Amino acid sequence: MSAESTAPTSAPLVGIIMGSQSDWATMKHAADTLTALGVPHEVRIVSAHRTPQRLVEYATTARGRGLKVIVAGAGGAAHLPGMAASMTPLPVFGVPIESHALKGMDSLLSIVQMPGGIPVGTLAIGKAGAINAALLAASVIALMDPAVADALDGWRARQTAAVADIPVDQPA
Ligand code: RP5
Repeated sequence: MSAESTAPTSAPLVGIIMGSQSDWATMKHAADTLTALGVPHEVRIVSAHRTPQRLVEYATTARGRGLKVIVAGAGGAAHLPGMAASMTPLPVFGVPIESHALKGMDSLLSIVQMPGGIPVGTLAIGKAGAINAALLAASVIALMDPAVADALDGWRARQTAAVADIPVDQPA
């Protein structure tokens, strides 16, 4: 199923961008999390170095199009979140993609080490970071949307209820 067909149909409030098709396996977890919470979102490939004009267009028009938060995933010399943040006043949450060569440490350090003045909220490397970026984005939306606040409360309650009291043996 495509990214578009899994997204809620109303005007997107969160923009999920990534530097490459190869990032989608990770960033899909952000999209799936927002879908589960009923947060309208859009998904785009926007590369800071392969499609720089697309990035400028995306970031400079994001607020005017009604987006409230941007989640940006990138790997390697991961300048996409920082560049996006430099061109929009919206909160930007960066997801370091787990790269092959350096296991995402390159991505993490590239995203987290923003000089003071242009913030990027940096999450964990990989799937956990993608999920948490979406949860943070939903938390921002929840400040002005009681339905999303309720959805977040429910999400946490289900997570808590799913934790067993006693561990069991599992197949290796
Ligand atoms: C970055 O380069 C992307 O975010 C991706 O994580 C990495 C590798 O891209 P591909 O060579 O797989 O397209 O721009």
